Amino acid sequence: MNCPSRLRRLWREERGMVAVMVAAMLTALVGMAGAAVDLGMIYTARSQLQNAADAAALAAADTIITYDGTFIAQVDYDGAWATAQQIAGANQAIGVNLALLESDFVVGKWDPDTGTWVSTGASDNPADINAVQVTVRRDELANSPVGTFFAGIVGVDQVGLQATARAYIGYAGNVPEGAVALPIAVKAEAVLGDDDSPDCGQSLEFHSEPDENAEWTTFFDWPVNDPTVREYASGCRTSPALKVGDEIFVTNGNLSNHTFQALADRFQEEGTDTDGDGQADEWLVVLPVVKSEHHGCSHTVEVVGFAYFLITEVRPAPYKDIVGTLQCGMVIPDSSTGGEDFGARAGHPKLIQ
Ligand SMILES: [Ca+2]
Repeated sequence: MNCPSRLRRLWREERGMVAVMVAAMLTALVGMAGAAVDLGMIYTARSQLQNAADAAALAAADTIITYDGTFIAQVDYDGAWATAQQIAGANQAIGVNLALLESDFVVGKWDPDTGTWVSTGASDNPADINAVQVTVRRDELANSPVGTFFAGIVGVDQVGLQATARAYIGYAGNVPEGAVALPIAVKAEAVLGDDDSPDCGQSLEFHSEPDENAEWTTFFDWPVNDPTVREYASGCRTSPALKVGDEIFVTNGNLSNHTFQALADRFQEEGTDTDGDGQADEWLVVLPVVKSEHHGCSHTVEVVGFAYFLITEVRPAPYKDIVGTLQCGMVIPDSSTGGEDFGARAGHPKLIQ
């Protein structure tokens, strides 16, 4: 009876070893599963924090530059701070609504050409501000760190997380239908000074001489001819929505007396009579700014931005000219960030990181 008992003992020993191995493997498996659960939660928390930061920065940047009926840009720091708090607080990271620290709400200036950021603080001057940075946290500073499920076994009970977003409110990169009042495409070099920044307050003449500041446009309508220009000049046709990168038809041909009279009539109709003599003196218009190079023989030019002009004079034949002054520091309503700097600010921001 020796053999069976030895066998039994052997089997018992083997069973014991298997049990130890299974226990070790189970521990490793539970540990890995636990790590996967914790990592998944941290990943979720990070993306929820980033979404909250993005939303708060965008909403705050959308609020910080405001305007009234004159469209002149103004700063609403308090409104932007309140908006950032409200949006962050409406967002959660792992079930916790995100309170925002005022030190995590930073107003500044972003240079899209060099990618540099300068914190400018609560300035009243809209020229000092074109971006908002928001940081949201779940750490020791705010909203408490995220508690782990399993990592506590190895001494990590909680993890501090944060996310930062910047939103940039730049220059108008598009305009809605009807925003462009006249069929005039202004050449970029006509509105830029020596340092390539807009020559604000500069007076420009639009006429039909060979050396042009602008060309007549029919936007997307072909053929680009005097009767079509006249329809836009008189307001019978509404300008289309336009954006940077659009190719529009232009001509620098001499307009007919009839069409220039339509421009003069439109100015009289839409302009403001500031001195009460019955004649219009000022009309604020948004115009597309274009690259001067034509695309081959196609009679089109590329839109690179938008600008405000205060038209002060439209003279029919025999003069046939329009005088306007470049206006800066004004907001084009319902426009998005994306144009070059011709002094007209966008109504809406975009994220820059
Ligand atoms: Ca007048």
